[in-house]
Amino acid sequence: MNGLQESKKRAGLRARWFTTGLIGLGLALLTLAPSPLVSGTLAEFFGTPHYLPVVMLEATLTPTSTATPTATRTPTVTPSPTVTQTPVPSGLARNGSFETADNGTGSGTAFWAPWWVEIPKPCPSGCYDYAYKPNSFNRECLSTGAASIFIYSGDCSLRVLNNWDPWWGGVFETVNVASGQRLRLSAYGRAWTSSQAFPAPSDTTVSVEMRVGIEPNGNCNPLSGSVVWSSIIVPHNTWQQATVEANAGGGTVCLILSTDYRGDSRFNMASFWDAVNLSTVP
Ligand SMILES: [Ca+2]
Repeated sequence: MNGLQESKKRAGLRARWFTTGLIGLGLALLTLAPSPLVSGTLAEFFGTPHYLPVVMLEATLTPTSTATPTATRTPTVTPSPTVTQTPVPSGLARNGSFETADNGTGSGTAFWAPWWVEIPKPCPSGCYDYAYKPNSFNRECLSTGAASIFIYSGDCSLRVLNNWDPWWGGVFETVNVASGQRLRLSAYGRAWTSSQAFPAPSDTTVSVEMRVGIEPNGNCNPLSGSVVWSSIIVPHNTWQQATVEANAGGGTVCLILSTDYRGDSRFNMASFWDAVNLSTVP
């Protein structure tokens, strides 16, 4: 081997090591970025506004390859999609199944208004007992490709989501009722939080508290001491019902749905609500 060949060989080896190093660095970043270990650091550096809402598409659950049908087989009728399922009746609640859209309300769904609590960070880094505004309030619908596990009944559910920064909030609406009437409010909630992409399961080590409340006089301040709250549900990876009863004061009550994610940081911190029902109690 002469000097020229030797030099070319060395250059080739250097290029190969450089490429391998780049690939290795890329793989390390991909592995580390979504981990809880560095999520706090990312939250500190980037904060929420730099991340766009993540849509949990049903397509990500479905295997991409489909079996090739045999020539002799007649095409089978595809099973009815869950889109056609009937929403659970909402009783006296308005749009309790979140089937009606309205972008003018701020929640993406008719009659319901968004609310959230702003609590500043208590320390520069590494503590998560604070609350920022969630970066999205919207409906997730089967008809637009949402994953079916995130819709309890009908076509759509309500989703509130933030990235990295903990949040405490939800939606509320007012309902006209008879004065003094005994009322029962119920709703199904589901929590999904993970630093991985969907369909990763919800991280059950994350603190999340969901509950529903009735304010008997139509005062829609969720921090008011007059709100009668249900027990707290922690519905990681499942739909769970929260229920509360209260006596109406005047002719208007406020229905409040609340999710509290204070205490932790993950890339995805989402809560879903569906099948809200307000009924009278004899
Ligand atoms: Ca629904």
